[in-house]
Formats: sequence, C-alpha cells, structure tokens
Amino acid sequence: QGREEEGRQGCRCRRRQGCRPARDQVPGAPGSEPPSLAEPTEPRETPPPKPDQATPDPHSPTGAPSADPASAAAQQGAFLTTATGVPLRDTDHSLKAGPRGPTLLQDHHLREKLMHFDHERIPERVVHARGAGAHGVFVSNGAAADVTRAAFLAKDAETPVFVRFSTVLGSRGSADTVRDTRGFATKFYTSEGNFDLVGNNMPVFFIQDGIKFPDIVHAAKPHPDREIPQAQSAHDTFWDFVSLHTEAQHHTLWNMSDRGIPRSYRTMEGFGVHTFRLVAADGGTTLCKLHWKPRLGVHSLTWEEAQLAGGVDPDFHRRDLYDAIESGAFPAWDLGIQVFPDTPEQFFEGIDLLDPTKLVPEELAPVQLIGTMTLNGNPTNFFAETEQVAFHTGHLVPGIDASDDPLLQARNFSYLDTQLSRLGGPNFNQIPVNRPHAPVNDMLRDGAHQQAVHGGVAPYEPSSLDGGCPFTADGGFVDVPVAIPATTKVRASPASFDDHFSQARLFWTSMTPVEQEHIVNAYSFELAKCYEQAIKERQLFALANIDAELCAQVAAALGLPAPEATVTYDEPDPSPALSQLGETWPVDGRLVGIVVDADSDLGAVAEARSALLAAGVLPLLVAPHGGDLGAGLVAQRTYATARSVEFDALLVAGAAPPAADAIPQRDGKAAERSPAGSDPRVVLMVEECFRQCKAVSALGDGQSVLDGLGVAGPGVAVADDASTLVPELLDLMASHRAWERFAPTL
Ligand code: HDD
Repeated sequence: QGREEEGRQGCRCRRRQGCRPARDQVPGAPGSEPPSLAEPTEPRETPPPKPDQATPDPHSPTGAPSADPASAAAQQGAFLTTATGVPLRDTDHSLKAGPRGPTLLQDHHLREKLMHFDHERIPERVVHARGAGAHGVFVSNGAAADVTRAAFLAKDAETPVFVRFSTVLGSRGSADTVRDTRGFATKFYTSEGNFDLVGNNMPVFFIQDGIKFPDIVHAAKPHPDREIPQAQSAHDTFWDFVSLHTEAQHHTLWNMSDRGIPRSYRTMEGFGVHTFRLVAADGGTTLCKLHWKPRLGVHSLTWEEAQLAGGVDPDFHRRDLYDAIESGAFPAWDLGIQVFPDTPEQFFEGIDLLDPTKLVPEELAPVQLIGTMTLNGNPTNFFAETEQVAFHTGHLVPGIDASDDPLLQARNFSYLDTQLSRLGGPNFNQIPVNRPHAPVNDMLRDGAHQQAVHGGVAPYEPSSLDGGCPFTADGGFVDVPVAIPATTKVRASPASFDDHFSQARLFWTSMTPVEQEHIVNAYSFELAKCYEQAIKERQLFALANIDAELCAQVAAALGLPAPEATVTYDEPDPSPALSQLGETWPVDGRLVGIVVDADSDLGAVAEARSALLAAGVLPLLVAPHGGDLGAGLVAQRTYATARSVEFDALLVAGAAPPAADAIPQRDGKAAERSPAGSDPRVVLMVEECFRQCKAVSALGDGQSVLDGLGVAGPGVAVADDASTLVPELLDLMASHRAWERFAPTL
C-alpha cells in the first residue's frame, strides 16, 4: 500500500483541483504569487483524478491493471459497462417478454444496477453528519522544531492535508447556518504516517469525561419521539441537560455567542481543545494546546442572517468554501501552539490543563505560529472523500502524544468503533482519502473490503520467513513514560473540575457590548423555545452564576424573575483576544453584490468590478435579468435569485426601477409603493444589508436608492466614480461590519 511519489510533483496548470500545488503556488509559501480570482461557476475541464484516488498497485478500483493514476478513476473507457466490465448496449430498458412485459428475472444488468443503487447510502455520522471537505497543504515554519520531533513540523516541511468542517447536531441534509458548534478536523498525510487534529471552532467542551458523551448527544439531538427539532439546541432536552450538568455552561455560552453562527468556514478559528504532549528530539516533553488562526479573521453571521440563509441557501457554508477554492481565493489558517511546562501537576497559572471545559487565555500563554495551511483543492467526489474520510484522535505521529484528559482518553477509544459501523469493516484506512502517504507495512490482514493483495507468507512477528521479522523503527512512535502516582481506582473527577463558572464569566466579560447583546438575544430565543418552565428557571440560576446583568436581561425576555448567584469564585481577568471586534482583516475572497439596472453606467461598473477583483474580492453582478448585460458584463445573479445574506457588502450602481418580474404589490404598482421607487427586491437587499451593519455603497444613480431609503452614516460610502468608491468600500469591509450601527442596550 506504499504510495508512489511519481506524478505528485507540483503542477502549474490553471486548475487547482486534481493537482498538488507547487510550493510557489501555495499562498503564504516563500515565492508564492497571489491566485487570480475567477468566477466559481465558470465551466472548466473535468479534473484528473487526484493521487489520493489511485488505488494500491497494481489494480484500479475497477480492476484495470495499471499504476497510472489517470486510469485509476472509477470511470474508464468510452463505453458503458457492467461492474465486471462487460460492454452494454442499452441501460434504459429492462429485459421484458415483449415491450409490454413482464420483466424477466434473467436481466442481470437491471438486478445489478438496482442492487447497487439500493446500497448507495451508508450510515451518517452519529454527530457531525453534515460537513464539507477540502484538500490543501500545510507548510511548517519550523518554530515548533525545538519542542517536537514531528517530521511535518520541521522547518519548510510540506504536508498534504484533507480538512472536513461540520456542524454537530444536524443530519446530513440539514442547514449549514444553524446555531451550533462547528467541527474542524484535519488529516495531515505526514511522512511518518497520518496525524489527525480533530478539533472544533470552540476551545472548550460540554463535558469533562467522555463517559458523558452519549448523554450530551442524546440531549442535544432531536426529541426521540417525533425527531424534532432538526439541527437545533433550542429545545427542552438540551437545556434540561446543560442546566443540570453545569460543567456544560462554558461551552454553551460559546454556542450562544456569535461563534455559534460563523460567517464562513473560512472565518472560523479551530482548536484542538485538549492538552497534548509534545516530545522533542532529545526526549524532553512539554504540554501544548493547538489553535488554527484564520488569515481572514474570525467573523460571524447575525442571527437574522443565519435564519435567512437557512431558508434561502441551506448550503451556505458548503457553497462558500467550494466557491472560494474554485475562484482561487484559497482560505488559509496559521497553526499555533500554546506551550506549557510538563509538570507533574499539569496546571498552568491555576488552570487545570486536563480539564477540557477550560481554555488558557492567550494573554497568559501567547499562541506561537508554527506553520500555515492553505486549502486549494475541492474534493472530486463528495462521497468518496468528504463522506468516507475517517478521523481519529488516536492518529498521532512521533513527537505528539495524548495527555490524560479524560475526554481525550475516551475519544481515543471511541472513534474506531464509529468507523467500523459507518464504513462497514476494519479496512477503512485503505479508502483512498484515508490512506497514509507514508509506506504502510502492517500485519493487519483480510477482513471486509480488503483492497490490498498482500504478498508473502509471514504476517506475524517474530518470523524467519519473508526476509525475517519486520524491523522496528528507530525514531518510531514512543509512548512517553509518564510517571503515574500511586493511587486508587475510583470513578471520580479531581476537585479542580468542580469550577464550572469562572471561565464562563471570563468569556462573558471578554465580550464587547454588542457581542454581549447577541448572547442575551440567543439565550432569550433558545429558552423561549423550551416548554418546561422548570428548565428555563434552572438555566436562569446558571446564568446568575455567570453574570447578574446577563441573567436579568434573559429573565426579562422570558418574563421570569432573575435569581441570585449561588456560587462564588475569584473574578477572572477578561481575555480581549476572545472578542471578534476591534481589528481589521484582509478582504480576500469576500463577496460584493453589484446591483445594476438597464440604465446603469456599465463602464463605471466594469471599472468597479475590476478594482474589486484586483483587491481579491469577488464581485457578483445582480441584474434585472440573466445573460449578457453589455460592455462585456454578464449577470451572475438576478433580482429574483439574489438575497442580501450572500454578500459581505453591497454596491448599488443604478436606480433599479422595478423589473418585469417584480412581485406586484396590492395595487399592482411595485415602484410607487417602494420607498425609493426601486424594485422591491433591491430595496429589501439594501435594507437587510444596512440592518446587518454591512458596508453599503452607491455609485452614480445608485445614490438615489440609498437616499430614498435614508441609508446613510457609518459603513455607507457614496461616490460618482469607481476609483473613489472602491477603496472606501474595501476599507469598510476590512472591519467586517459597521459595528457602531448596532445600538446595544446593555
Ligand atoms: Fe467527536 C466526530 C470533534 C468529543 C465521538 N468529533 C467528530 C468530528 C469532530 C469531532 C470534528 C467529525 C469528524 C469528521 O469530520 O469526520 N469530538 C470533537 C471534539 C471533541 C469531541 C473537538 C471534544 C473536545 N467525540 C467526542 C467524545 C466522543 C466523540 C468525547 C466519544 C467519547 N466524535 C465522536 C464519534 C464521531 C465524532 C462518535 C462521529 C463520527 C466520527 O466520530 O467519525 O466517534
């Protein structure tokens, strides 16, 4: 099963897909050039299969004897065949006794086609069922080389990766923009075997011991009797559990914050959550926490946007990731570590490093950047790659070891089982997307779906046949000989795990007023969706132990009295690094809707469009109708298909009088009833963008639309020429929203 290196040299063709990028094509890598943006839906050639899709030599998936990855695709040749390669003359009609039947039992093609179709589905993941994946490359800067001997963290090492982002609660077909934690799982195909970093977009977890995982998941999933609600935490069983099991309060607070509704997978941080142990070349150890820092910054949707997107485009995040990669706006994250001394106590600044409900503020332990991951290839086949990828926290490489965090210990036990039932047997590591890119020389044999044709006679050790025993590797994986103090076998947690509120308060006090208001609104919404009064009251008790004002505001929204705090602890120092506000970020790959009408100055529009593209922003033309607009411009959206949630900012370049298909108002006169005399769909777009505090701008006649709607103030830019307008618009977009337009009441 060893992987061939041939054919995996850097490729310089325009298609990223299917090609491992050359070093100088990786944004962020020395000598790299910025990718040129292209419309994601532009037709392009079918990509060649990636090396990952090649099967172990010498057989292709369909049995063709070839070591050439190009011929190892599932589809080969010019003719349709049966699964066993017999050419077919007809696949549209079953074999019948005369044209009117009945159908004959001997029709093997019919039987085979239906049999295979009937078995196309596999069980979805029990959690994280809904996801989207991408290929990429990780380039290490060597900053971690002193603390770990992991080969992929040596200076300038380049490692292919596959990443799968996910929601946790919803089924495979559920919406992307629900309020939930997001999974952020990365498979590094290192030269020493696969390393899986199976993290989330939040640094803490609901439970401290993996034995509680079935409980939190049963509580958060839809009610077992009617299977409602889908992909939601806004229901009784979830709030019942987290209000009774108060160690969940910190993570729950993160879910209620804007982090629970990310703008994009591209704008999420990722966290390994647990403490891991790093092993240096000299055997020295340190403890560490792992972080992914998005180059685009951390950005979220508003609740209204999330709800709109759930209806307008349930694939919002999946589409965003795919389109960004297709258009050349490759998302990138820096990998960072917080490093702590490996002391017997495993505490840092009073924080228990084995407690997964605790984070270590960056102000106490700065995140040191150790490399950059760039996602530059979309999967060729969703099922083969995104659905079948199998992550496991136990997939560690020399230089990285697990800690005794009881949540991590249970995870290391659990992930194998889930792959067995999901992927149908023990050979799931032979599935192309899961195959290591390092040589495999195991003694695992046979079993369902075995793909390898193992030679030799001695898959056992010790042996004197087949050239003798497999040699064990110098520099192979070493289990760190950590001393375990003399102790007693107990079902218990350490006393330090009893602190359930101080870090929830730390998170709350680190938020700006507008972020706090969003949290209040989220609790008010979710708890109002519960039916049981006792559950709402119990959760208010938990909020009282986090913050009196938070509790009072939510209680007022629920029409309930606010209880007093019952738990005392030392006031934590806020961690400003936890807030999303206050910085500006690159706008690469952000989307600007440009609204035009039949009378727009297309020359100015073309100029604005080029300037935006040059700045790495993807402009999408929204016109009254599809097709050619003139001046070389083609409509990418129409008034009927566009909605505000799709855009990070709006540029109105025309008065947008009602188009022929505008939905008539009651008196049949859309224009007269619309405040700006403009198409009601354009009016809706402008009003929603303005309400969501996005940058709104107008060029030429477009100013009349903003004037008619009273759209002015922070985050609004108007100009008569594109060269003045575009820089202003880009400036506004860099802070994600015009935050001052929100008027928090806290
Ligand atoms: Fe888990 C999937 C992340 C705790 C058991 N988990 C899964 C995925 C992610 C996480 C990102 C999806 C991987 C993919 O895309 O295929 N899980 C976490 C994090 C946790 C965590 C960050 C806490 C810090 N998980 C956790 C515990 C258990 C599990 C405590 C069980 C004891 N997780 C699973 C699982 C899944 C899974 C049931 C479902 C599908 C899969 O593994 O492959 O085994």
